[in-house]
Amino acid sequence: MRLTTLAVLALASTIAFGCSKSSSSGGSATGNPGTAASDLEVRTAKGVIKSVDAAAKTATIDHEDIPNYMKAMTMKFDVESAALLTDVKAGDKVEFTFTETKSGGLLVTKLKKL
Ligand SMILES: [Cu+2]
Repeated sequence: MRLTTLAVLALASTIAFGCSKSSSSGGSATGNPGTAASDLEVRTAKGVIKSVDAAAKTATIDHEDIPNYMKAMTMKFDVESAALLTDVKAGDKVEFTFTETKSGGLLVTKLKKL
C-alpha cells in the first residue's frame, strides 16, 4: 500500500511538471520586478472531478480553459488537505482555487461543488 502511494505521488509530480503553462505577459511590464519570486500565483478554475485520492491528497480534474495560463485538460492536482475531498467524487462539477508551489507543482487550496 505504501509503495502504491509513493508511486501515485511520483506520478502526480510528473504530470504537474509536464503540464504546459503559458505564462505570456502580453501587457506592459509595469509590475513590481522585485516581488516575482515570492508571489505565488493564485487562480480559480472550474472543472469536473475525474477521480480523487484522499490518502495521497490528489485530485484528477478535467479543468476548463484558464485564460492566459492553461488550456482545458485533464490533470492531477495536489490538494492542500484531504478534508477538501470529502464532499466530492468523480463526475462532480467543481470550482477550485490553486496556487503554484515553490517546487513548480500546483496545489488546490479551495474546492467547492457547483
Ligand atoms: Cu492543466
